[in-house]
Amino acid sequence: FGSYYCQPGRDVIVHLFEWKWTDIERECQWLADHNYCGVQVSPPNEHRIVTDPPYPWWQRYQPVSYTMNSRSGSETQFRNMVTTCNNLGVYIYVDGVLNHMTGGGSGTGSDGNSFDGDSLQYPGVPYGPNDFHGSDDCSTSDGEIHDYNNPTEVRNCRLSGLRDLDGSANYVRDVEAEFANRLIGWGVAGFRLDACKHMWPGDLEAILGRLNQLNTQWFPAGRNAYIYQEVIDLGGEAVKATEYTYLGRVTEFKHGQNLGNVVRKNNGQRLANLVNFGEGWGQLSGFDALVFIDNHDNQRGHGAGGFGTILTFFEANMYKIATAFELAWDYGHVRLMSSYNWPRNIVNGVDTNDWVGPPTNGGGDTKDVECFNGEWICEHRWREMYNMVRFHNVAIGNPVSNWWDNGFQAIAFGRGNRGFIFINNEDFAITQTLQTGLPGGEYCDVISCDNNRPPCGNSGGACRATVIVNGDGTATFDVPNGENPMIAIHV
Ligand code: LM2
Ligand code: CA
Repeated sequence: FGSYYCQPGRDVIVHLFEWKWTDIERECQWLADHNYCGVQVSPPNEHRIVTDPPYPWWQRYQPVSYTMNSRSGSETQFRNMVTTCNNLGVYIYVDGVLNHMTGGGSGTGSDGNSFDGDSLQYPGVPYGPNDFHGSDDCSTSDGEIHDYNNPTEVRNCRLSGLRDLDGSANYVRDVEAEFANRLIGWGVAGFRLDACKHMWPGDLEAILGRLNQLNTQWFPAGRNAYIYQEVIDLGGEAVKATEYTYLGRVTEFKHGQNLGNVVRKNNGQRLANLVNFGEGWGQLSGFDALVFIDNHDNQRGHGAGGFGTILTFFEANMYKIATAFELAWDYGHVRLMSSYNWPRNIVNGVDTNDWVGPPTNGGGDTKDVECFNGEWICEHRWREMYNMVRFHNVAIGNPVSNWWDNGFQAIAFGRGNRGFIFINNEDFAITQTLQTGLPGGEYCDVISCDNNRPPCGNSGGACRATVIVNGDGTATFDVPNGENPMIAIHV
């Protein structure tokens, strides 16, 4: 389940976090035009509606049933989105929450079904007490996970009070697979599986073994769904990411942590050290890894957070440097984050507004997306990002070549005869002649210009470099420091 299907020349997926289905359906044309492979969407099934705090984003990680009315929209809107996007060759990956249901307390979910987390009743599924882990298989006194050195506790006890499903039960496996198969039947291409550290690999295997193959209206016959499992493994815990790689890909949290530390120059780290980035840094095999600079959790201090490490749109210049490196380098399957803004307020290392949900008019309804209006950040629409997605696509299949560094914070490398990038994270400008490996000709810097061929247009007038590659493949780079201190060219 670790191989994914894209239209030729596309590879990158973008998480349109908390977007509504109608907005994603509209965005798919733009994503197709800019060569994105697919979209990760927020959990589409019925979730708890939390009012204290008011309508946090994390209410969607408390499932109430597997019916399809969520904060992002209705089942009809979801299906229309999948159809429209698939017809454009942009595929949909669903965030699947299979480890648990809600926390304690009772109420009515986003699709009108009742739930009672105290008595473990979820009639909309239906699930009852027998479908959950309990004191027979979780031995902590309060039923919570405390000891991350105890794998049984991590899998069978509750994560933050969330009612923990018993994935060893055939009924639970059948219900979850039926949910996934309903989505696959509508044309969904795969799943980001939430909280897999807290599920036994064997239980996941049993669920995945029940999955249908992808809908042949859009996919070649015999294709499995693409599965990437969320396992936070920064080392030092009992559960390892490598326990899950036989099933599909695994989120590689070390990737964003490492790149955050390097670009920030934490602990004397240097860009030059990236020469063997990836497996050489103790990360998973690139063929097993789903990689990202930040995700919806760690951009707000949840999950494997760390405000001094993880880069986000709040530090746009460093974020663009890290993302450009990630997209130019040859490692892992890249997922970009597309965020909404919120009033981040870090007090003693904690964001007091870490719960704030997507833009609304005050209630639990999400506003329509309007990129760059101060509410929706749309990182995937930043020129530096989508032009580096293009670089990435053009470079597929070509190993890193012609590495150069200055020993410190300046590096450059190519991808065969397809592309070349120079990143200058020093605090001075650099002029340097290098072998690029590219055919001779004039190229535009895609970091600052709209096009990769002269005339290097740019509506905002930011386009600053035409690079002349000589017949022997050499070129002289004048690379500024400060804002966008990079030059990237490709055929
Ligand atoms: C994940 N990956 O393993 C998600 O990426 C992450 O966003 C989810 O947590 C988590 N696992 C469970 O699906 C988020 C959020 C938590 C939040 C939960 C459930 O990071 O803070 O927990 O969703 O909504 C919240 C409260 C917590 C409370 C719990 C249960 O923050 O204090 O615990 O609900 O009521 C008593
Ligand atoms: Ca569990």
